[in-house]
Amino acid sequence: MSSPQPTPVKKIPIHLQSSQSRLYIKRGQVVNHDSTFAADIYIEDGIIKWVGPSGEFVVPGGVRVIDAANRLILPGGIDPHTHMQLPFGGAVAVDDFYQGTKAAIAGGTTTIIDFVLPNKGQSLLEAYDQWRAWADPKVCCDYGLHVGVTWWSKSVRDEMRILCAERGVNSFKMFMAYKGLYQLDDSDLYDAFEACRDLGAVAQVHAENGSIIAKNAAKLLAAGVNGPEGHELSRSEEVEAEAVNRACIIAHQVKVPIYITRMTSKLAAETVARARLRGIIAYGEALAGAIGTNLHGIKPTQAIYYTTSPPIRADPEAPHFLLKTLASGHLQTTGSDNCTFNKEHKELGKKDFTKIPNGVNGVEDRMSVVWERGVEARILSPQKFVAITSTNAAKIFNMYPRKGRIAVGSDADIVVWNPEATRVISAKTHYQACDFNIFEGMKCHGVPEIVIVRGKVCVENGQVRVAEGQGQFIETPVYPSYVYKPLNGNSNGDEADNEDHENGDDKNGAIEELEIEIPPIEPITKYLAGPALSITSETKSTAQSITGANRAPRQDGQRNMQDSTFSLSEELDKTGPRATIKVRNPPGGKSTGFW
Ligand code: URQ
Ligand code: ZN
Repeated sequence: MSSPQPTPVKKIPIHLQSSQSRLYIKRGQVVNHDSTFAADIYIEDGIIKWVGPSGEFVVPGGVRVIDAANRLILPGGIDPHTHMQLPFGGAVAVDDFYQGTKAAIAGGTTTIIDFVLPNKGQSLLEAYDQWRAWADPKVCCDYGLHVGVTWWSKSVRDEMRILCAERGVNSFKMFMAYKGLYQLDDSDLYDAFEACRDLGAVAQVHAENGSIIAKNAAKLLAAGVNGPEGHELSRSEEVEAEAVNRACIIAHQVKVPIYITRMTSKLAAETVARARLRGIIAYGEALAGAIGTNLHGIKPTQAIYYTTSPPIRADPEAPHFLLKTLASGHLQTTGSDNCTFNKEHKELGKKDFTKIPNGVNGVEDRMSVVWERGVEARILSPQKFVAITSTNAAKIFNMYPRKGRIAVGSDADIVVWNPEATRVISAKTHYQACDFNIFEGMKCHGVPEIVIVRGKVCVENGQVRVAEGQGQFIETPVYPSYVYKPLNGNSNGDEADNEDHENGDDKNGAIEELEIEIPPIEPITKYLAGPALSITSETKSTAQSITGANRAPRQDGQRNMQDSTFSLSEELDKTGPRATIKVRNPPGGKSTGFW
């Protein structure tokens, strides 16, 4: 089958080329993932040409000088998970590639990686060309593309090879949820993972058990539980964690690096940590929305607007736990999964939660939210912040050090960050197209005062100045060493991280001994009783009849293992408030795999 010609490399039209091609940033404090140092930076034609002590570089005439005294100089954020203008759930995401990337830049993110999502049966190459046609004329920052494997056949395998060899793709996402739309069964997951390994690509999953979700949703709807509370009730933490575990096991059997996208729960994060501690080459992304907010106390009338999958949880401890696992190095990135719909679109599902288009905002606020919840709260060091909002994504998807680092030769994607300044997030002032913001009213320390996109100053003095189409498609080569070296039992060349780890630079984060509290796995009934969704009494009794929560234990006092609410954790509960395991990374740093 002859593949359509690759999309020609885009030339930047002269009117979009920056008139200011030379910049000098002085007196700032550079923060990379592995080091923090005072330095000046000289930029020419979009590339960092010099980094060094103030006063050493003679600034040529006609160069614009930016004084960054008392500011941090960060690598531009990289958001590895966005869905601009995605057609989904009977609507189209309202942030398109222009407004969505403009908003990204406003928040300090200078590279996004979006998803090509073919319909079942559709050619992956055809879908890829569609996404390029949507994105290339509109993007304001550089972007990469992951490709969804939403169905399986030999032709899909063939097209994956062409996407890697000729279209600059190095990662594929398989869905374990969205039964009938994108979901693959275990056998197809196995084959798709094998294809990724044979190509040197990263296998990603959307980890939820879509078959359980379909069953739960049908039962809840049949019982008259059709409001937004049904969304989370149909896909609780363990339904997410089960898929996380299954994906790690299949990846381990196939010997491919696995990347779990946008996790929202403690149990999912803990599952990845356990897999990594067993030597499975797994990487995890935490959802920015699950770090910045939770559904505890959200009024039911508002819950519909927070609908995303996996759900943002009602568990008030989830944000802290996700940050702890990011700080400890067991999760690596933060993604926004930005897939925004307006209230009117979300309300399509007012009477049937399965009809609510899934997705929330995050691309604009991810950096400030992670800074506020992580660094301001002393859970993350500034270096770890850089790692999880930029560098790790660059390494995993093979853009590093072109992206994700302040260094000579790197793209001049730079944020002048004011850690003391604060801003209040609101849909009234955000640059995103959506009319709702899940972080509404949140006050964040950490403001991107100047954002430079490949050498062009796009944010300054509170103004965002971008040109539609100024961004470029970033080809991502296969065999990223960061994930493929450990697969072959070598270190991933990330000694610096270990140094960072050893010399205590990362005081607030990485710890030699990762203490994982095994939180009780709350049965579905937890949410029936909790204030989070303020279930009405009839919903509660109905849902309890579904979940059997009020079923009395059997005469012999034993809980019925078949009882849908039976949960091992309830036994754990009886053995004390919290079971914890202390695990020590093997001597010489984290496990590098044992296959
Ligand atoms: O599942 C995804 O990643 C897409 C469809 C965005 N929506 C969502 O709720 N995560
Ligand atoms: Zn997504």
